[in-house]
Amino acid sequence: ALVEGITDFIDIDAEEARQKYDRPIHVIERPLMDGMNAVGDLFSSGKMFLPQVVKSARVMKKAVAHLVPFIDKEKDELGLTNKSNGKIVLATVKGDVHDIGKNIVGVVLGCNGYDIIDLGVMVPSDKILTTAREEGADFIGLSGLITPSLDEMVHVAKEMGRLNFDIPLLIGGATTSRKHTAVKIEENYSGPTVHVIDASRAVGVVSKLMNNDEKGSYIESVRSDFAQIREKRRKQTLPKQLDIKTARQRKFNIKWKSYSIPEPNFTGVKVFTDYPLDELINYIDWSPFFHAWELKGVYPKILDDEKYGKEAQTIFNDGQKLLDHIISEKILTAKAVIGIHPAYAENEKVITEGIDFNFPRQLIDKGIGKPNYCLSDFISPKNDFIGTFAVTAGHGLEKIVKKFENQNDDYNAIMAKVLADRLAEAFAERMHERVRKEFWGYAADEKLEDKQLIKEKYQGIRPAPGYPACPEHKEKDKIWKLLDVERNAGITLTENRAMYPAASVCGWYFSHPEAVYFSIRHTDKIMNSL
Ligand code: B12
Repeated sequence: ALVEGITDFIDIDAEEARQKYDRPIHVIERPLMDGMNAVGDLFSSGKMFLPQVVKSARVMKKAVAHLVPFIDKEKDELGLTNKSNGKIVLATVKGDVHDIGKNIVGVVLGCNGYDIIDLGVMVPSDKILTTAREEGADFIGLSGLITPSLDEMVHVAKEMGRLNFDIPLLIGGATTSRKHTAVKIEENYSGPTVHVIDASRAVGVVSKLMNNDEKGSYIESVRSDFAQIREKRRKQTLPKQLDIKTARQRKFNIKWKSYSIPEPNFTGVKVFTDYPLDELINYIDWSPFFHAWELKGVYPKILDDEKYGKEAQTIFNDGQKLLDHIISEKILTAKAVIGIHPAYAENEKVITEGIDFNFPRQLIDKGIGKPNYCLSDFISPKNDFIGTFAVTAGHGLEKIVKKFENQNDDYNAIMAKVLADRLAEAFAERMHERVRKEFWGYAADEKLEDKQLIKEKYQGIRPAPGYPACPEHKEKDKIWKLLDVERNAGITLTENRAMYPAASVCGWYFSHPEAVYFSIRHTDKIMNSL
């Protein structure tokens, strides 16, 4: 049942096993751990996928929950302690609210016999380090999704150095990278620092770090890899940069004189307090749903994939079932606020209703004739409009997640979060469509299928603060002011501008047909801030 992830008879089975073995702890140490080891081996050899592991972990947790009262009773009587492969303190760093990835890593390590102390999200450095000391942790694991979290990770590493820690520091999360860990984090901490790309590598990394025979050579190989990355970077010559004046001369030039700016059907702010969730289903982009479960591929093709197809179909069915439940029981409330505001552009600024959005310009020298884009290029120097939005599908999520966690059901807890994220993105897509067709109305006759919507085959763009065309998250503060997002949609910003609830998206609408997405490079950002 454990390897197959079946929970139907778990209490009866665990009780039967308890009566068969001398001590309740032996049920965990023998059949359950044997099962989890088999799961671990199958996972690391690519014969089993993440959703199956999380389901096996659910069986383990439920079985352990049945055994714990008996173990505690025995411990009280005999003064025994439990064995563990090692202890890890996990946390999403201060200012960040994302925890799907961290939770997955916690489940995978937990079912491989590691003790997990999960401090949750938005955890300040001192809490992480005090807990690690008090608990005698063997590792600290940090997670983060948005770029400001990278600075917070550097801060934790520095604090670990200052406070003479020597345990390994594990770094993970969507924005982290080997390169950033090598260049920014590792040199701030003399203990081992390892970047872990995904949950399937986490077990291999920690088991090497716990094994006295392997530890030394593993740490050495990571250190030398990081040193090489730094060396390569030092030798790298930066691409030629333009000064801001020259870059402006090469801006993307729209011929405003021959363009008639579409007059919006409404200007101002519109609030949606309880948007019908069933209207969003057709707007869901399902591919990232599978990526969150580490099944790589594109929906719907992935359902027939030779390697992932069977598992993809199973999680898709489970996801649909939970989504139906969420919608029919009104478990989540979708809220949004949008605005269309009179605006004009001046260099890199878009000026609207007492607020100046500051967008960075590309400064890399691409050669004459190739534009150095800035988002302000898509707004006319006079009498134009810009749109703003913030949407969330996360209200109510915490309650259902708690319910699943209390039932030791991490599989459905993670599933609920992944679905809320899908709904938030679908909501952003649906709102954008209504803006184009109704509220702004510049593409009133647009007729696109869902697939074309997902491929963004419409007029105009919807960039977001933090995305490549505008990496600066602080621009969100201005959207919050313009739309009174906190009051109108109940979304708050942390000190590092993560949105809470986590299943939220915000950004701008640009209507011009030639508006495109582009990337601001790290070096552009440095130059722009000079
Ligand atoms: C899905 C997604 C979302 C979802 C939410 C995701 C979530 N809840 O985690 C939604 C749609 C809500 C969203 C919103 C936003 N997003 Co987004 N999003 C993504 C996307 C496409 C995938 C991320 C993901 O869920 N991956 C799956 C999970 C399971 O993976 P993971 O978190 O990385 O975790 C794995 C590993 O990293 C590792 N790991 C994680 N933690 C730890 C910890 C330890 C100790 C270890 C060992 C390992 C480990 O193991 C995990 C499991 O394998 C990425 C792009 C990308 N391809 O990464 C952008 C991305 C992360 N988003 C980004 C941005 C900017 C945003 C927004 C700010 C945009 C906006 N203005 O609205 C908002 C922020 C939301 C908020 N609440 O503040 C940027 C972040 C970069 C930046 N500049 O900050 C990215 C990189 C896109 C991009 N290319 O610009 N996003």
